[in-house]
Amino acid sequence: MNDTSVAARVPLRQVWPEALVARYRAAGYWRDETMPGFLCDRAERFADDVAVIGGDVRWTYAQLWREAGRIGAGLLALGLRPGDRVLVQLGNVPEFIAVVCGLFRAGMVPVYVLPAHRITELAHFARKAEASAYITAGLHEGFDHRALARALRAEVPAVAHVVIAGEAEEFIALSALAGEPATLPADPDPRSVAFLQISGGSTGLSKLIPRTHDDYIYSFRASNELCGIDHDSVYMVALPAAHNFPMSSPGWLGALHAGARVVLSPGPGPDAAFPLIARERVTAVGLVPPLALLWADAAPKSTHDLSSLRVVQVGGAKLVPEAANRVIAGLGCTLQQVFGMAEGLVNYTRLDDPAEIIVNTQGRPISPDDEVLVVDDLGNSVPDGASGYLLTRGPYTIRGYHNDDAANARSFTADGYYRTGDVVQRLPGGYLVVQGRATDHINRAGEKISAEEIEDHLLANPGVFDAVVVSVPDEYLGERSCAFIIPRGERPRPPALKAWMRERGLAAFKVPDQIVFVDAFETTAVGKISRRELRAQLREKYLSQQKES
Ligand code: AMP
Ligand code: DBH
Repeated sequence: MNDTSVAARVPLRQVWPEALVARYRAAGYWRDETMPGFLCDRAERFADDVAVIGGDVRWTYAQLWREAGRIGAGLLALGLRPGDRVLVQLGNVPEFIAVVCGLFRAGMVPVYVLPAHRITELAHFARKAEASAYITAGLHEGFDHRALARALRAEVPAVAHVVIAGEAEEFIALSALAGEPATLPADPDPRSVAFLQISGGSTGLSKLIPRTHDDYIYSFRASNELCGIDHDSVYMVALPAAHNFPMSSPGWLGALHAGARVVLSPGPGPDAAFPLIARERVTAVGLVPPLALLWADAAPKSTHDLSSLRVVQVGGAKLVPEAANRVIAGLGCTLQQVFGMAEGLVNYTRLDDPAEIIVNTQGRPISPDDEVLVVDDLGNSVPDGASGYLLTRGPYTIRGYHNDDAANARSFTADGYYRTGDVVQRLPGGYLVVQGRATDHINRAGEKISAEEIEDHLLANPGVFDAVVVSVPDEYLGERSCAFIIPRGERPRPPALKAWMRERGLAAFKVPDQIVFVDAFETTAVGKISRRELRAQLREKYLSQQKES
């Protein structure tokens, strides 16, 4: 990578108005802390305390710091430079945390890819982020990521380096990285972008979310306080560690900031998690609603001692009150509802809130300086208790996506509010109840899927004349995706169509769960209705037919 190509990249920026910067600093939210800065401090203060537990690994804070230094210096030795963007795709393994911390130490910018993502998503992230490297597993859950790396190199040759945690084949092994710690750069500017998180993609393709050291550290440091995470806590990562929720609310980064222990569960189900909870005396964990229900059903029958669990956080999708009661009864510990987004704003029920609030609301914002607006179609504020669109800005909510003018024009108001796309009700005291959404996406057990993105793929199939994708309620997933398809000629077989979708190199969770063939979509008298109306109409019709049968 030469200097010209570096200069040509779209700069990473996240800028708040200067008056607000002064305010956030004066209020003590932004403290000039950086990721490598706090990790270095903890490595000194908690050197011999256990930081990360996963598989056969138990790293102390000092060991994690050294491992991160080896990886960071090794990447510099390959020719990567501070500021380079690096795709990271690893499961819940200690190497994931070491790689992310190593990139922080080298001043490089991780781009968090989920283990489920495939070539279509990966190539999109590589192009949008202008990534120069890809760090991934050899085999992960039976899938060969080296094959994915080859496909990526063929599609986006600018991704010059591939590093594999495991059997590397023609690539570079993570374990072989080596370099001089003295080559690692000085601490970055706390206001600079530390990494790119990904949005669930409520409309169209996933977008890249630039988060700064200052803003992100504030969000997990303040989360620690609201979630009771301190030096004695043991925090379990049960959801994919690259997700914003288990990373920062307060997540494994919050846990590391507190000097606590992070336990990585290889899978989200009770089978993988319960023995680890018992062995490591886990005190807190974050789950999505369907998992929380699964855990709540399994816990009373389990032979594992789960008595160390103090807080179970549930978020990512709506937890309805009946489900909240089941979670409390089944797990016998404090439930904390979490309504957050990778773009910023996170709401929590407080640990000492009355049961009525914990069961019926999705919490209230972290910060006194989180500005929340609930507005109608015309943008006018609605009274407390009425439903409206949620807009927000504040000390840890982004002002813009990376490298995406069209999305920015859509998703942010002129005065810097992020349009969350959620429809909420605000109660006195600032508690929010999520009512629904303004955009057409499917929230499938916490994974957001854009209807538009899936329709675009389906339309590329020669057997599909037209396709409309909607969310329908699902007993296990909360919501599942249902594709209404007008065939072109002979009907394709649903299993073949699903297999064809997977072969397009899409994350498996995006393949429609259900396919319904129809002869035509209804149109209005004028003969034309919007995709939005069409989706709403098909969904309604489907739901009323379900009720009748
Ligand atoms: P993303 O922007 O991809 O990080 O996804 C964030 C979105 O997930 C939010 O805007 C909500 O639509 C949804 N979400 C997260 N937590 C909750 C929750 N507790 N209840 C309902 N929806 C949620
Ligand atoms: O769904 C989310 O994106 C989410 C949920 C809870 C999130 O980003 C978070 C907490 O930080």
